[in-house]
Amino acid sequence: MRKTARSPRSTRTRTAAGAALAATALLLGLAAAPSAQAEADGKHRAATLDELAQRSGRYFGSAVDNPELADTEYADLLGREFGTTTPGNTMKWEATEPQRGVFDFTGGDEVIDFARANGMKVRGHTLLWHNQLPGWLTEGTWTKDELRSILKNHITHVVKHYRGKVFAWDVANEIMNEDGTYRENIFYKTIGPGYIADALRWARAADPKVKLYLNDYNVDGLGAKSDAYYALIKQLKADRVPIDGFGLQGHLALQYGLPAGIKENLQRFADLGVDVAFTELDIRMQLPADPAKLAEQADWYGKVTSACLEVKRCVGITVWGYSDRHSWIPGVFEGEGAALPFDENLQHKPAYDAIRAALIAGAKKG
Ligand code: 9MR
Repeated sequence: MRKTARSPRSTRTRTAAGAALAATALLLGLAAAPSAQAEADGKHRAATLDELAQRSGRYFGSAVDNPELADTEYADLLGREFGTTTPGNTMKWEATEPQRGVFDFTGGDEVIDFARANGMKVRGHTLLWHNQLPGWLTEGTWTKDELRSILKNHITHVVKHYRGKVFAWDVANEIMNEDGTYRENIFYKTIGPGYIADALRWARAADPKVKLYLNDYNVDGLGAKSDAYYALIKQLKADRVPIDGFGLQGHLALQYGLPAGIKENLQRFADLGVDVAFTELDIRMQLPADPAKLAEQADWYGKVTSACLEVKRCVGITVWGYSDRHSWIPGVFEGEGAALPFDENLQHKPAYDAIRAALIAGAKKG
């Protein structure tokens, strides 16, 4: 995804720095042609993760939670390095429809505005999930017809509001259990499994162009849970239900090992005729981090990136926040963290270099 606009500040900084470098080189008589290798290295060094991903037609994105936008150093780097963003919280149901029929798009719009100012595209997350639902919805008692109409109304309003502003929607998030059975969320219990096809159809009716995804964790490799999604998407396709993509969240942890068969898994979904993407990638470890763990983490980031680049329909990678300064992990998994490619000081970790190397190698292969 090519950036069409950049914050004026970053453009000025780059141009001024470039001019200063060129002037210095001329003064020092360094204008002689650099070696092809040096030129290639220099070209790569200047490129951002998203620019490197674009060389093979992919995007590289990072989620953002709205309060992080006030951290200007963080927001500036987010806007420079990444081509897409996903709001971590503000497009979820509790944020967008806090009272029945009363919609609030303030938080999501803030992310859209930030993205637009920085030439980024936005993934919509999420229309339907068992978490972060408003109290009026979870505490109410609904008949099947009532809940269908509530769901339809929610999806229709939110998707219409963001029509043309998000390029993809996680329509249904985390709808399977680990053993591949349906998660018994409020929608399943009240409507039955047909709520998934309903949701996809309503989303399509509200925006004919946006890419519609199912999205989950622990589906990165081959296993019962990803098998269940494979069967579901196959059936949805056979029933001509609109489904465009499968999102692999990619919340990985060093202590559990790298899932087996990531590339094969991506490929089998691609072969069903849907796009695939890593939508929430992070690779946590037990703290404290040390050089060995950081090296293993880098290896995993490189392998996940390469797996995506080896599958034509793997359209991009999003990390769930990009720096250890802002991450959901320490608050949820006690004693774990250091999951992202930049550290708390926004410095590159070995993982950053491994992602770059994989993107560069993938682009060369074409
Ligand atoms: O990053 C989100 C965090 O700020 C919220 O507190 C949390 C609430 O459940 O949701 C986090 O994002 C989740 C995402 O929406 C779905 N997949 C798992 C993510 C991490 O929990």
